[in-house]
Amino acid sequence: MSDAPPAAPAALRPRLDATAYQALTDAARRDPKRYWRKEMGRLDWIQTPNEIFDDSKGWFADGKLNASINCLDRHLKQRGEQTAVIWQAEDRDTNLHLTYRELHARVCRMANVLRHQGVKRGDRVAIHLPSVVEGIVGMLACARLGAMHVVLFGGFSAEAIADRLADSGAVLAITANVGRRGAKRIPFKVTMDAALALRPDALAVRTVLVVEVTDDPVPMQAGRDLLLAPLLADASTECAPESMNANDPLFLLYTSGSTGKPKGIVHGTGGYLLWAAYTQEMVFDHQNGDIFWCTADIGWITGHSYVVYGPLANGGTVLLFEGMPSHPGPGRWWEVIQQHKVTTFYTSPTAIRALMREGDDVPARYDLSTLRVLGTVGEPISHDAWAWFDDVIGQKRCALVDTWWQTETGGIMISPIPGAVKEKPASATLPLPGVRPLLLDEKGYPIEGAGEGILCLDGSWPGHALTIWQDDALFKTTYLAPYPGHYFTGDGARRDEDGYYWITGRVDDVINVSGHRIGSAEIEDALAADHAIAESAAIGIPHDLKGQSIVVYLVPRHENADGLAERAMKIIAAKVGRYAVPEIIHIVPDLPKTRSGKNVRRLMRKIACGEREGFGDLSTLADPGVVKVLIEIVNRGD
Ligand code: 6R9
Repeated sequence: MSDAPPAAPAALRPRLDATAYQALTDAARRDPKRYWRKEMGRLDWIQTPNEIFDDSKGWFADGKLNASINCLDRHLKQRGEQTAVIWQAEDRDTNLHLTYRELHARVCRMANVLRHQGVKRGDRVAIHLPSVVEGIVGMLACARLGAMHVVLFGGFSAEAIADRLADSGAVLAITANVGRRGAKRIPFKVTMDAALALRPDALAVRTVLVVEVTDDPVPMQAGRDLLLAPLLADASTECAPESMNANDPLFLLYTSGSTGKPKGIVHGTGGYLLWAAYTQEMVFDHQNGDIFWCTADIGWITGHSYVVYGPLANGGTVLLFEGMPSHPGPGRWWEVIQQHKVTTFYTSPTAIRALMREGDDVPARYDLSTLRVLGTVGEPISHDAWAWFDDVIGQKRCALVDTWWQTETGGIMISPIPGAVKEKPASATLPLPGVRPLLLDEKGYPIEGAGEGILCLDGSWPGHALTIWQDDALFKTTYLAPYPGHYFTGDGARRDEDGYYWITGRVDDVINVSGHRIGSAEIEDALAADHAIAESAAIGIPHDLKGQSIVVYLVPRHENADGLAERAMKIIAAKVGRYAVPEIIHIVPDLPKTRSGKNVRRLMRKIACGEREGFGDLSTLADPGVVKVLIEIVNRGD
């Protein structure tokens, strides 16, 4: 132990001020091609693009690059010995510091293993892993070979995994024997086996590579399953990267929309990587020596852009934590920040609300003075959670960035920029330079000045998703058709007199539970397959901790509905995943419908929230009497 006095708390040294922000915003608006021609210099190109943007060809169409070169090789000369990834294990005493040189070697080994297993440019590789280094390594190894990674969220059920394996046509899967969640063990491999057994004919997976996270035994199928560690040990630490076109897909990532079918959002290589790097530097005031901790799972777009691609493209140091916020005690995250001297901490409002409940004395026990920038993402943050994060964690000296964006945008779109855009508590504030949001009224007319409406985006930006995997028509109908000429986000927002944006939540049938997007239709489709269920409707209602929780109205096919609610819960857990299991199921004789047979979700939401009047004109309903029946049932708590 040294007797040196504690270092002074980290101070903000932002690169941009308000004038510079305005100048960049103006420049990007005046001449976007010129602006992005300059910005594309953030990346190392194998062939520098001449074409910057074209409506039909997209971004940087004639450019060539490899994402793994940008995240690894190009840093070796300057920062080969700098830590790229700090991995903190579930148990306190185990952690790993990988330098850029070591990470590069691991990625090459993994890429060689994949290549040896027959993975080629353009193939899809599924990754279903807990928060272990092999996740990052696997993603970058795919990028090196020009294969697309398809990272599957840890909470997916076997059926959900099977659907995504079938849709993506993945030829290989990387999984783990188990994942550790506190004292619990999550059987990743067993779930993968179950997924593969569900549709043996429809799936293209030939090989399953298994990471042994613990000594727990793991069932292996001869001829298909291989332990990864011995293969890596034998593989070479050099692997020539593929030269990819800027618009060759880098990855697919499944997300939920208002249709039941999972959507494989496809991101390209050049535009996406530039967007991840640009936004990570700007929003998080990225500087040499930063320790950047984004708590998102890599199975989420936030993990792709801000655990892997953004910070590593910028030559940063990222922290990956295997464990949970509250294990073994409620201060575990704060302990990790203290232990690894985290400077930049990016998490979700759900996590903040849960940690806030533990009381202010928990974080007070830890030294959080290294923190400089705090960020949130995934759902609207309430004023009290924002104030607590700012005050108790940031000790009022950190920048706090509420970042709005989506899987489809590739990276952050609306957010404060430390030093340049003044924060307002609980507002995502202003668009980044190069982003042009607009609000439309219900008829699709733009709202000028202050007002509330549907959030759309004008023009393109480099991080714009390329398409939906094998369903370009759905991509167009979902995002481009609703308001021709604009990109439709699915969110509502308010703009105040200073032009600041306040996101109000989804305006489509997507429910946001603890930052997880769940389509109403995903739940309804899962239930529709059951012979005892005539019909159902899933809606989201406000929830103190999770942001929203799910309520399902269920119409039984037969009079005797005993045990039906429990069965419905099981069906949802099996077909979608435990994270999508509703808080409440109401068994009802009928659903409120318009005369044309559309479910009136607005009414169901109001009733589930306990509202008993103010339902507006009910005369458009096929059977207005159903409202009274629903209210009685909800009141009784059935
Ligand atoms: C990055 C990510 C996107 C949806 C988005 C919106 C909600 C995200 C938000 C926010 C309010 C924020 N959302 N950030 N709502 N304030 N700062 O979350 O991607 O999983 O695709 O979800 O999340 O509703 O449309 P994704």
